[in-house]
Amino acid sequence: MRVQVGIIGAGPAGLFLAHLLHRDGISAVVLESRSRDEVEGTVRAGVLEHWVVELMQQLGLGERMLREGHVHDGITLQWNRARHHLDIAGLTGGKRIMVYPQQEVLKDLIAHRLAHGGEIIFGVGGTTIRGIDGDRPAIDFRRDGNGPAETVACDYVVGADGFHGPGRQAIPAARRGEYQKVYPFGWLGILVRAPRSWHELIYTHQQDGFALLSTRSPDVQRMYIQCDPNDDIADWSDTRIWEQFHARLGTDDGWSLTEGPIVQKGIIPLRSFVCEPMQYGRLFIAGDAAHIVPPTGAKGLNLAVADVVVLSLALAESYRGGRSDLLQRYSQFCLRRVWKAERFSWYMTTMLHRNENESDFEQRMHFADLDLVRTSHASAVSLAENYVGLPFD
Ligand code: RFL
Ligand code: PHB
Repeated sequence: MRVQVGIIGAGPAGLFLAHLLHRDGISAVVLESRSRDEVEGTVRAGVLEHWVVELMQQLGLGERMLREGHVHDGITLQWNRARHHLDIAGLTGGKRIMVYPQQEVLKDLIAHRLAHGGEIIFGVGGTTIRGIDGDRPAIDFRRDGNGPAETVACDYVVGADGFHGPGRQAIPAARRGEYQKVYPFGWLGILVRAPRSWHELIYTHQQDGFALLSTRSPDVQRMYIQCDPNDDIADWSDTRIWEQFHARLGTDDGWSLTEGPIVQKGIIPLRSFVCEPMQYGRLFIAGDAAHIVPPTGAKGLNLAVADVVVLSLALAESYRGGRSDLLQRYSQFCLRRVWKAERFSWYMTTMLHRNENESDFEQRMHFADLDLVRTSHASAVSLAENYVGLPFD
């Protein structure tokens, strides 16, 4: 098989890239190790930055999102049992976020690409990248995990294969730098069959730690609490989970949280990670393959899309006029945005979580930070601008 761009991974990075390249008349194939059902069934992100919403529409993918997604003008921050509304639209000249689950975005991207003749091969095994040092790169793979060996010959390989994929590892260790922070807490996430308890997302920092109230649909809510990343989910009974949500989301104004059956629960660790550079020879890495943010800033998916927007522009320019300097600057250009998203995600995470390793002084600093957002216009604007999505520079 011969295409211009071979993409590994059918997550947000790989699928948005396939759409953007198709728009520019560049041929591509997407190789994905999981089945279509698994990809479409994995519950992850929920928040789209304003420009991602516009991009979905430009790509002709906005119809269901506009019908079923929920536009939010702001978020609620809560500490000391009191709530503070952050008017994101008012603070950013009218920009809003969209709550539309990642797996719904993926369903739309997959259905649309397949309906228009795009090739996405699910369930591949043995993905191996080679030849990125020279000018004839290729990806070897096996259909259905163990079928006969096949090869995608291409001009460029894109590793959009998430944190554990082979993309980043194909950059020689001596040529990459890795920057990492592992947090001493994780998130316990649940999906609940219940109506909404509040009209916008609530991020709280209470005595027992962080909690986040988010949503998926009018009948299904997504909620998280800070926990020990080494906890066994079996030790978190539904009763214990609800006790913690009530303790952390409770206020003194008579509001009450609506409970419902918990239909899914799981624990994820929190980490920050950046790989520099994001390119080696004819290999480009994008999204979680290159960087991880803790989910407190809702940046991971959005950052993955930002990478491939930059990459598609650089590829299109290179194919159009042979101008390759944009491709050479891909990494440098992306990393400027990446580090700002890392900073914001780290800021939100440290400000909103209880960290037993910190001194009382440091813990007080986080409440001062929160109160600064409440009382300082500049601080509120900064949080809002970052949350809704920074402009591309
Ligand atoms: P993905 O989504 O991990 O996709 C990579 C794909 O590559 C495949 N793959 C391979 N395919 C072929 N051969 C191989 N050898 C392969 N190895 C791997 C994998 O099967 C997979 O399908 O990476 P991508 O595209 O970079 O997208 C990143 C986002 O998925 C991620 O950053 C977000 O989900 C993070 N995130 C959030 N981001 C937001 O922007 N807003 C949010 O509100 C938000 N909330 C979250 C989140 C992540 C969470 N978790 C579970 C970590 C909430 C949570 C709880
Ligand atoms: C989600 O709805 O899953 C979600 C929302 C906001 C975040 C993280 C996750 O910051």
